Amino acid sequence: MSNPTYEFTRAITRRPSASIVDGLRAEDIGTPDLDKMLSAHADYVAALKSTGAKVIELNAIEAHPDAVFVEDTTLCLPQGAIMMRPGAPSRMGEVAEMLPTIRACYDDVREIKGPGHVEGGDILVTGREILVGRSDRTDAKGVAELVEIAAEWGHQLREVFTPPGVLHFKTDCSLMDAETILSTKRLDASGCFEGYRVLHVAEGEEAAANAIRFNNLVLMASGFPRTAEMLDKAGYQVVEISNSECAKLDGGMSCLSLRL
Ligand code: CIR
Repeated sequence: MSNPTYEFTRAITRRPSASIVDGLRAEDIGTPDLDKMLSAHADYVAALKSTGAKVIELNAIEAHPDAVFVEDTTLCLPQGAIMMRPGAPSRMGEVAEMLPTIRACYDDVREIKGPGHVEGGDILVTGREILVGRSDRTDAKGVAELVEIAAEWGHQLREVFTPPGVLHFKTDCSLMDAETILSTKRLDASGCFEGYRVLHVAEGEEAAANAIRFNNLVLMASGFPRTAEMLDKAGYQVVEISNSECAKLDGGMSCLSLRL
C-alpha cells in the first residue's frame, strides 16, 4: 500500500538561473557558483528519477533569484495543492510562476490569500498530521488560513515554532518515514516531536537535518559522514548530493523540489 508521506510518482524542480548570485541569505558566506550548482542540481534530479518518478524540470527564471527553491511556493497534498504566500517579498512572484504547472497536476488548487504568509519550507507533513513552524517567513495569520484549507481535506494541522535564527522549520528536520523524523537536537528539544521516533543528526552536522525521503531513497547533503552512517545503519538507502552552493543561500535538499 502506498504511503503518501514519502512515496511519490512525480517531482517538480526548477533549474537555477544566473541570478542565483542575488539569492537571499541570512549571512554572506560566499557567492554561489552557478556551474557547481547546476552540476549538483543535475545529480539531485537524477537521484529523484532513479526511483522511477517522473521529474517535471522547469526552466530557470532570471527575474527570481531564489526560484530554484520551489518547495516554498506550494504545499502538495494527496487531495490537492495549496499555493503559498511567501514571507519574503522578493519571493512572492515565484508562486504565480509555479501556478500553471500545479494546475496541470491537480484538479483542486487552493491558495493562501493573505494577509498572512506561509512558506513551504516551514511545513512538515507526517503520517498523522501537518506540522507548521512559525518563523520569520510564516506567521500566525498564514497558519490560520492553512488550517482551514487543510481541515477541509481532513488533515490535522499543528502549529510549532522554528528556532530563532533558523530560516525554516525543515531547515532543522526531515521526514524519514511516516513515524520517523530526522532532527537537530536543538529542534527536538522544543518537544515538538513527542510521540514520534526521532533520529538526531550528529553533533556538529546540523546542516544534515534538511534531507528528503523520496521513495526508496534518502537524499542528504554530502559532507556529513556520521549522520550518513547513522541513517545507513538505521536501514535507509542514503544518496549524498553536494549542497555547497545552495547552503550559501540557506537552501538544502527539501527546498529543491515539490514532491507529489
Ligand atoms: C530564501 O532565503 O528564501 C532562500 N535563499 C532559501 C530558501 C530555502 N528553502 C527552503 O528551505 N524550503
